[in-house]
Amino acid sequence: MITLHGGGAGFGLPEISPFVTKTEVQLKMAGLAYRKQPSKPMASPKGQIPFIDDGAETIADSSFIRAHIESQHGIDFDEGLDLAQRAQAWAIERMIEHHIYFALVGARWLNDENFAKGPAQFFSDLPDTQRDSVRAAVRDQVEHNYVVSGLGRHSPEEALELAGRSLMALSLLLADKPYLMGERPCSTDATAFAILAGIMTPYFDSPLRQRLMQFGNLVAYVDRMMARFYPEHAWERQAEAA
Ligand SMILES: N[C@@H](CCC(=O)N[C@@H](CS)C(=O)NCC(=O)O)C(=O)O
Repeated sequence: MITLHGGGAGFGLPEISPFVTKTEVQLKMAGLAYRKQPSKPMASPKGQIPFIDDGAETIADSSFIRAHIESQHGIDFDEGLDLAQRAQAWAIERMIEHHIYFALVGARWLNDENFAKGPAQFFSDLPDTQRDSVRAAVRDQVEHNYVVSGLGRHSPEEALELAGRSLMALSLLLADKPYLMGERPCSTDATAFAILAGIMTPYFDSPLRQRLMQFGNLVAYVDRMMARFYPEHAWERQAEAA
């Protein structure tokens, strides 16, 4: 059975890591049996979660995990899409992973209140003598990554404007379809759901979340995906921010 290494449930979400959520949804789409194992990013060969163990193989990075599932388990997540549609799905995924995801990172890690009740907790089990310094060093690294992504070079208002344009693009691309590329979920729906739900959870309030909540079709889409892939999860996206 496949072992999926991830962060576990939290922050009002079935899984705290957006990229682990992507992979978990793809495992569910594929109908493959898996078990979840809580793991820290440094346990991964690439220093990030998700990674999976499948038999004797360990595969890190959600896109390579997807490729592994497709090649080794005979799954085509984009079944029914022609080549141009597959290319569009991939391009949309890149926008979500390399742009909207970093807006999520900014809202979770750089906002003091959200950081304190969210990512700061990742370090709770460290010894007292190390906790504060490790927490500050990792936060600095994430802030650096945010700057390198491009968004962190702008004022918060400008970064929100850019992220908002990507959210609008996604909303327009989804339009009134149930899923991004049509009537059935494809690979990119796992990514879109994962990152939108990570922004939408009321556990973290932010101007980004408020902007996202203005796109009614994206809100309904996340609800639809949550009900389909995590029916057991009590999703309370309309609750007041904690
Ligand atoms: N390209 C990677 C991105 C994974 C990623 O950013 N994972 C985050 C958690 S959502 C992580 O492990 N961050 C810790 C770090 O970068 O040190 C993938 O698709 O798997």
